[in-house]
Amino acid sequence: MANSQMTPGSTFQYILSNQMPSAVAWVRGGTAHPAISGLVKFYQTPYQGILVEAEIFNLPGVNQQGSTGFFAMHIHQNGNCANNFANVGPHMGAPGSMHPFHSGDLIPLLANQGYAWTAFYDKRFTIRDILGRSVIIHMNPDDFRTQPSGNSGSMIACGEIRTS
Ligand SMILES: [Cu+2]
Ligand SMILES: [Zn+2]
Repeated sequence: MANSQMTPGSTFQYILSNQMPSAVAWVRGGTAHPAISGLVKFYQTPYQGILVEAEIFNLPGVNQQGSTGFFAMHIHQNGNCANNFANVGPHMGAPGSMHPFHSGDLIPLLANQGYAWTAFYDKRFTIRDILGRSVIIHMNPDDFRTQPSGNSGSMIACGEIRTS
């Protein structure tokens, strides 16, 4: 591991390949898109932030005119995906700050024929902050401007964040 080429990025690659996530969210589609499934993993790092890896299958809009393939992804306040996600509440961190300054505002997914994989580093929250909350995927891209949630449309998939 140790050599002169080390950067945080190489540490993150090592973590993704060799470590266990500290928290996970198994994502399932709602009534409008029941085929969506996937897993979001949250890893501790030697730095202050969290490494997030998401792999999601069967996102909608494949070969559909006008679909950008981008889907907003957020952490919402409540870890309760029941009743087609009616009780997930606002974005984590929403009281007291504007979108997209919420700690739950994440990098969006980019679907390729319905498949999305992404990994990113995020210093806005700790593992303790996110346990018992939910990952939500929305139908539309996040415009990172409109209040309170980036005009990201309906909630199409949800996963409760738990210790792994
Ligand atoms: Cu959201
Ligand atoms: Zn937000």
